Amino acid sequence: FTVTTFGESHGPAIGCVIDGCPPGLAIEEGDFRADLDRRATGKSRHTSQRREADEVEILSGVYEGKTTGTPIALLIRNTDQRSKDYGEITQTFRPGHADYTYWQKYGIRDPRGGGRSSARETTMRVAAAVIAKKWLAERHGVTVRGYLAQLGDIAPEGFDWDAVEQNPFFWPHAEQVPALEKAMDALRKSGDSVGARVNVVAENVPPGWGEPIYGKLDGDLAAALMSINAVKGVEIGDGFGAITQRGSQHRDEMHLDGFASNHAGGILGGISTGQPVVASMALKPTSSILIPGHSVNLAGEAVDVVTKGRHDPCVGIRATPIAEAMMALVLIDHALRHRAQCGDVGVMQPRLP
Ligand code: EPS
Repeated sequence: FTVTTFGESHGPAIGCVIDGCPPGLAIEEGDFRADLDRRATGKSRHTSQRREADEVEILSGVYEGKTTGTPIALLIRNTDQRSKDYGEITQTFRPGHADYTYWQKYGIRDPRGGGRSSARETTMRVAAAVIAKKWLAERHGVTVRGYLAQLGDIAPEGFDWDAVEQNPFFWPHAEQVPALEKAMDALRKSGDSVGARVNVVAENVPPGWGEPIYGKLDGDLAAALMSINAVKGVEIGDGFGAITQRGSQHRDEMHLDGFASNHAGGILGGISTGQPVVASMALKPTSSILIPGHSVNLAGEAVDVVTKGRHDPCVGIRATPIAEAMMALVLIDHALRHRAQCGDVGVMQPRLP
């Protein structure tokens, strides 16, 4: 199951091609609405105010409402670009931005907004993962859910999955939402940005998905999450917390009725254990901020850069559906690879020694 995307944030459209999707899965354009809305800009005052319709057109790979097994092409037309916002930055490099490295690599400046490096590209990952999530749920009962686990220095003081979809932050503790609103309002007014942590959990993943050496499930998951814009760190299970643990504490002891804990995050030796697969990622604070920053321009001069336009004071707020998407895309790929090599041996039958 492979996905590639195309398009730029200020080009005519963005899209993706999905190859290797099993045939016979029911898919219609309405299936994409919920997750695309969860990720979209302009849904609260705490995110970018760009208003995109994000209407998916299915161009191929689906016939009479079912996947055919041939490549699926999805297209979303951009409807609310404002390239004029970027007029001033065609000659300069925004500090912390990919426009510097794209220029060093390709020698070409795309002045139309963030272009390929814009988080707009993640729309298509979420769209592709709608198909992956649906197959995983129908075939294996797998659910993939995420939440915002830290906003700057604010951490959840309680946890309830039901709270997560009831507020614009994907925050798991309803009582803290007014404090988050206040913190974000103050941050936005200051013109600055803040980082975040997003956690993502897949449940009902059967044991056996993943490859032992090349293509470890945790390796692929780390690469997939790290490929999301602004992600600077990924943890699986206890992650960096393992540094200070003892073996007696970290190892997940086994009893006849299952594992006693899940420090491993559901993966041992690159292969799923049948426990929830748990990952966490750190997102940097948005580089596009109103506070002037020192940089250089194409003429080799020192300049101060202020990034205007419609930006997110915390990109992490919209990252929860994107993290879920990348987890789902990795899981469906490994589910299909496992089935190809081992058939359905072990699937849905967690077998402990
Ligand atoms: C983004 C910059 C802003 C955001 C954009 C991500 O867009 P623009 O290119 O108009 O400045 O609105 O997010 C989206 C449009 C989206 O759909 O996620 C960036 O630089 O990453």
